Parts: sequence; C-alpha cells; structure tokens
Amino acid sequence: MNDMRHVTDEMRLKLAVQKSGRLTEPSLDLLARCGLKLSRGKDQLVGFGENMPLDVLFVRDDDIPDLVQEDVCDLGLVGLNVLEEKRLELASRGHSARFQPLRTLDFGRCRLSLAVPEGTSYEGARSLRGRRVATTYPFLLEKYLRERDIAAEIVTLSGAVEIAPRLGRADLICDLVSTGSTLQANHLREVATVLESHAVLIRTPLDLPPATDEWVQRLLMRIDGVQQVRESKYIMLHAPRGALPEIRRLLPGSESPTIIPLEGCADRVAVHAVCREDVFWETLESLKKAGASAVLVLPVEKMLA
Ligand code: PRT
Ligand code: ZN
Repeated sequence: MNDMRHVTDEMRLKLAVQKSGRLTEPSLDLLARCGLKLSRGKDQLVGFGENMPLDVLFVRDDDIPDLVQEDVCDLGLVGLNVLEEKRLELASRGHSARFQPLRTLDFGRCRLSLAVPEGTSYEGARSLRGRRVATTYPFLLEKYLRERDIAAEIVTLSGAVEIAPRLGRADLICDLVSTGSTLQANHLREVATVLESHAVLIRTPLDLPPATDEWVQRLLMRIDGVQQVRESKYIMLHAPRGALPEIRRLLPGSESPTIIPLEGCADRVAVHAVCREDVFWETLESLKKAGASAVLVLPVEKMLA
C-alpha cells in the first residue's frame, strides 16, 4: 500500500480490457498474476485497482486500438488481428497508427485463415482469382491478395462468416481459427494462413508523467516474470558427478544449475535448476537413464530476472 502514496487521479493508469469475450478471462488472469487486486461491481465498466494506481476499463475489443491511440486509455490488451486490421484501415485513409505495441502475450492465440468448402480444390493463392471471399477482416485480406497480385472480390461481413459459402454469398472465407472445430462443423477446409495472431499489450504514444510511467515499467517487468514462469519448472535431482555434462544437456532450457555436494557421498551431488520449458516424462526417463535419482519437478510461482 505504501506505493500508493501521493497518487492523484490523473496519475492512475487506465488499461482497456475486453468486456466480455475470449480475451477477458486471460487478460484478468494476467493482471491478477501481476499482483493487481481489482474491485469491480457487477456490470461495472471500470474496475478500480486497490493496490496499484491502475484502473481497468471494460470495452469491446474493436474499440481498444482507438481508445489507446486517442489517449482515453494509456494501455490496452487486444488481439494482433484487431490491431493490424486497424493499422491497415488507418493507412487506407492516409493516417498512421499511434498505438505502440509493448509486449506479445502468451494468450489469445489464433490465426486468420482462408478456408474453402470441403471438396473444393485449392492450389495456392492463384485459386483465389475471381472468387468471392467472405471476411470480417477486409483490410488484412486485401493486403494478402495485393501482395500476391490476385484480383478477388472481398465480401465484408460483420459476423457468421463461416456460413457465407452455404448461403451462396461467397465461394470461400477468411476467418479466425483456433481449434478448427468451427470450420469442421461447417464443412470448410483451412488452406492458407493470412496472419498468426496473439494478444498484445499496447500503449499510448504520449509521454506519461514519470510516476505513472514508472508503474508501466513495473507492470512490464511483472508481465515478463509471469510469462517466463508459466512454462518454467524448478527441477531437483541427485546424480553421479561424472554424469553432470549429460544431465546438463538433458535439462530443457536451463541456465547453469546449482550443484550441491551430498553429505557422506563423495561421488554424488544434488542438482537444482530452473528449466524455462516444460519438463516432460521423456526427459525424466532420460535423466534417470543418465544416473539421476530422487528427481523432483516443481512449478515456479514467481520469477524476477
Ligand atoms: O464483443 P467483442 O467485439 O468485444 O468481441 P468479439 O466477438 O469481436 O471477439 P471474441 O471474444 O470472439 O474474440 C476476441 C479475440 O480473441 C479475437 O480478436 C482474437 O484476437 C482472439 N481469438 C482467439 C479468437 C479466437 N481465438 C477464435 N477462435 N477470436 C475469435 N475466434 C472465433 C472465430 O471467429 C470462429 O468463429 O472462434 C471461431 C473459431 O474457433 P475454433 O476453435 O472453432 O477454430
Ligand atoms: Zn469485436
């Protein structure tokens, strides 16, 4: 709470988060892992940060790039697909985007893909020539076609893109895909990726007061810590000294491990290491084969590089 001294309302950071959708829960989970305690009444559009000078505004994801570049919010959590579409839309009107990407986040993964009705052949982008493509991302699709010098008709829809071919409104679609089950349910086949997407943290182009900017930097450091530990594991084992080079090689993504002598065992040591990748059963089996025993794998709660 000490950190909240002398914080006036103008110094409070405003962060835009999707109100209700696929990014809402992972965004709030990330903020909670960064230590933010939010008080939010039911259906309230603003969440008040109790222990950080940071408030969360809950909005539609499509509004987030504008809210940030128009300085209504200082920060925003939004999909790269929404950001890039906005960037291209602005460019088409001779403007440049003013929001600045700060971090790539490890959620909201999906891809904007082209998909054709099952049974339709597809032999690369040239198969798109003269076809009607339904999408809610006309600018990203237009760029994809332009870069391949393909003339096709873009049918811009506001939703339910996957049923457009069945309704005879388009020959194929360009839509977001994550598991692929929506495409499958609609008898569509994914044939090409237009954009790989994930959530992004963006900020206003404006300079912030130093005390506020310091909180942005603290938040970034915490986000980096949270993202690093998600995959990381702390591994402890006993091993013969002679097997150390092999054991080091087997530990996935670890920096120099800590080697501790074992009381009364001249030739065996304890090895402790942080592995920055998941540790699979196969790795444990290989470690055992190399002579390791008493192997323990623990989740990492927090990490500050
Ligand atoms: O109301 P609001 O405008 O805020 O929400 P929205 O309906 O526009 O967005 P929402 O909540 O659907 O998605 C928000 C963001 O999540 C997107 O902009 C992407 O960055 C990301 N994301 C990740 C996805 C998906 N995965 C995804 N699968 N967004 C949408 N989908 C849809 C897709 O359009 C298709 O209808 O899910 C369906 C396909 O999913 P699979 O798993 O069947 O392939
Ligand atoms: Zn939206």
